[in-house]
Parts: sequence; structure tokens; C-alpha cells
Amino acid sequence: MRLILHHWDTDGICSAALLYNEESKNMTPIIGNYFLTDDEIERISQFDEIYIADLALHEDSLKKLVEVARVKVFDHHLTKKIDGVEYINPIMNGKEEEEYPSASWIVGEFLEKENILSFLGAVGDWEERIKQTKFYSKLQKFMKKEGISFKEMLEMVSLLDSNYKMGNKKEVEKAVSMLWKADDIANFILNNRKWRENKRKIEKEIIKAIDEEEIIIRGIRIKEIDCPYNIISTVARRLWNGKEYVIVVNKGYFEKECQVYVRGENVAHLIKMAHQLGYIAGGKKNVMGAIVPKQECNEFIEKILEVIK
Ligand SMILES: [Mn+2]
Repeated sequence: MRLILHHWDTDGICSAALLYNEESKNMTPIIGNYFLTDDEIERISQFDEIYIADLALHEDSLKKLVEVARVKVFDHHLTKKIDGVEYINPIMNGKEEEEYPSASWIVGEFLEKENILSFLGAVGDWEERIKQTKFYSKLQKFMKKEGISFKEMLEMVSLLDSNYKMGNKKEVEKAVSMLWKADDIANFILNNRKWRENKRKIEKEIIKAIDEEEIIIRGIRIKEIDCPYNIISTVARRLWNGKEYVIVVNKGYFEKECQVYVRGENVAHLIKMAHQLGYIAGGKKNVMGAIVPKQECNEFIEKILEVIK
């Protein structure tokens, strides 16, 4: 039997829904984890084939999966190649990311299926920025044909993403077969009551978080929130002016740890520092996310402040 292991965001859900059929099961890691726990590996080992979609899984986890099953990775992240894994990833073969803007697009091409799912993943990963890519003309043609606006595409993305922002792993997983089954996917997403309710609650929390008092130390904005939802990246993105550093700390998502999120011109060295301190951390040039035990959180912020100024 086949297992589809996928990212929890819109691109991951859409890629998995494209790959899904009656004979497959799907799962997402614990939301926020880019690795698998021993428990998860144990459960996964009953499958003889594993598809991994849009998930930059840690190489240790990937190596464990190759030992127990055939593994095929559908992705557009640049990752290290692991022996024995089959990759469907044009980006790794030097293709441009504007040509393959999402995993869903890659899966769609592989299956020769071009529907709303292949486009939604791309809108999810790029949001407004997709308009600046050469992919946009394809998207426009599709939207015109289907009578769907870009605003509605963004709305669908935020409804699908509401599941992981609420920290609801079960609902993320359920969404895959729901989309696969839906006759009119756009209508199904836009009219999903539960997801609309999620979205409303999340928006409220984001506004509350942004209004929360902040401290400014040497021009660096630091905001501490206490929110049960996984909204830290959205809050940091809205606070960031594209230049000055912003630090957001959420003490309310995990029981024992804080989420620490930094946006700034270049945070690559902060990711390194977090790893050296033994924390789970990741990100890109402008973004760092780390998970830090609550009692070490203030000390970590101090260290960040020392390093960036
Ligand atoms: Mn993606």
C-alpha cells in the first residue's frame, strides 16, 4: 500500500490530493516538524511505497524511510540527494523556479493533470509575488477559462492554510481526500463552513497580536504574544518593513517551548547559531524560525540582539 507524506500547507495538501486515490493513505508530520518521530517511522514502515510531496524532510528521516520502502519525492525545494530515493524535482536538475513554482505544478505535470490543484499550490507558495513571475500568464489563462479571480485563489489558500494555523493536523490530513473527492473543488473550498470559521478566528488573533504592545531595542522591534495558533510567520511578515529586524515570540503554541521568529535583511547566521545551541531551527535568507525551551527563551533573544547589532 502507498502512503503520501506531505507538507501541511496549501501546496502540500494540493500535491497530495493530486497523487491520492482509493488505494492510498496520506499523512503530514506533526505540524512544525521537518522530521519524523520514531513513532511515525514505526507506523510508516507498514507501507511498501512512500510518496513525499512538497516536504523538505530532514535527511536522517529520509534515510530511515529508504530502508523500509520505495521512496519517491515530488518537490521543488533544493535538497541533498539521498541514495535510493527517486526524485521528481526539476529544480534539482537546474530548471528555474519560475517555471516550476510549486510541488503541485510538478505533480500535475508528472500525472499530466492540469486542474485547479496544480495552480493553487503555486498561489499558496508565492501569494501576490506570483504576479511578477512568467508563470502568471499560465495562471491568468486558467482563471479566465474557469471564471475564478485571483482574489478567490488567495481566499482558497487562506482557507486551506487555516487548518495548519489552527494546529489541526487531523483536518490537514482529511482535506486531501476531501479535495480529491470534490466535484467542484473551488466551490467546495470557498464554502467549507469549518475552514471559514477557522479563518475568522485566525484573522482576529493576528490583529490582536499586531496590536499587542512591543518593545524596541536599538531599532529592533520585539513582540511577545501568547496565542494557541500557529500564526507567528504571518504576524512577523505583516510587521516587517523589509529592512529593520523584527523578532516575534509566541509562548502559547507549544506547552514547553517558545516559537521564536526573526525577519531581517539576512538571518542565515542566526539559523546557524540556533543549531549550535541545539535548537530546532530553519528558514531562508530573510526568515528564521526556532523552537526554544521557555526557560531559555530570554537568553536566546539576548544572543540574537548581540549578533544582529
Ligand atoms: Mn511548496
